[in-house]
Amino acid sequence: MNRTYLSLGSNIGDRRGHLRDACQMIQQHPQTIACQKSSLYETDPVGYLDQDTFLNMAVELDTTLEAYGLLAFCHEIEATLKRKRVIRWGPRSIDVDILLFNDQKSSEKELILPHPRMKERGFVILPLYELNPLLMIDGEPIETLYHHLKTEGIRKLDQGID
Ligand code: PH2
Ligand code: MG
Ligand code: MG
Repeated sequence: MNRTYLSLGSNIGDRRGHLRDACQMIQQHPQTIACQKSSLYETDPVGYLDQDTFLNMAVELDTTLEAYGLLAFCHEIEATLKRKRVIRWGPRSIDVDILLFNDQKSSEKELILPHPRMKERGFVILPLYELNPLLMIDGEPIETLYHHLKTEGIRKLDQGID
């Protein structure tokens, strides 16, 4: 069994609906053993600024999929929800990123683990901290990252995906 953490984001169309559909696909996958969802966070865009605000969340997933099987499944979710890759870091109906996979490290181009930009991204760390405040990322406690991050432009929503 593998414990993995995913980051989900959407900033086109029915953002909550896209996240709900993605979570449903994750929960219904035959190799999913357990799945916990964070709250939803409305977040200002990072990287490419001229785009709408995102809804972001994180998922803790226990699965018998291996890392590359999970990566293929993340791409399948994106394809099902009609993601079009136009601008790097630009608008998307759904983005599903693998943040952590057990404590596996990888520097393969297709799958870098831990996710290379996760530590400096509030829209990743806040929902992740909510799921597991004791998490270690590359030997660093998430608690430390959480307390040093700028959290402006990130609003936790009262209503989740359901
Ligand atoms: N994803 C990006 C680039 N910028 N900004 C926010 N707020 N949320 C995202 O999910 C996001 C982003 C690339 O994947
Ligand atoms: Mg991403
Ligand atoms: Mg991605």
